[in-house]
Amino acid sequence: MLRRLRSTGLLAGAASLLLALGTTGPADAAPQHQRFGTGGNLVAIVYEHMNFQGASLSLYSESCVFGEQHQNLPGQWNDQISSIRILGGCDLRGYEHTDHGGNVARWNRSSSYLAHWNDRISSVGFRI
Ligand SMILES: [Ca+2]
Repeated sequence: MLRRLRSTGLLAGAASLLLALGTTGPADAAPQHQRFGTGGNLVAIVYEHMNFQGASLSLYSESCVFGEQHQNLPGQWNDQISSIRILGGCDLRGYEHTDHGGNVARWNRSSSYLAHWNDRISSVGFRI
């Protein structure tokens, strides 16, 4: 009987641990803010969710043209961008695939929701 109670307690403990993990997982963690690219010119900030919410990635560049090594978004940002803040006077070009492949769209001002382009951008470039 005592042994049975103990294992029931263990199961209950495991269940509450799972519940705790479920409510404090990555989805509910504080949004992450990352930096991408070299140079001191902050040209845009892209966001995981619409209305500039969720995790964000600040895109830096020497000028309005991203270098070759910086064109593909970090892996966890592939097909994630839902809103964009344009800063610093560059247009942002978003490409459907890596290495500037597929369809391309251009933003010259901030957008709180990318509509047709929601969760589709895989690589980026900048132009004046
Ligand atoms: Ca998204």
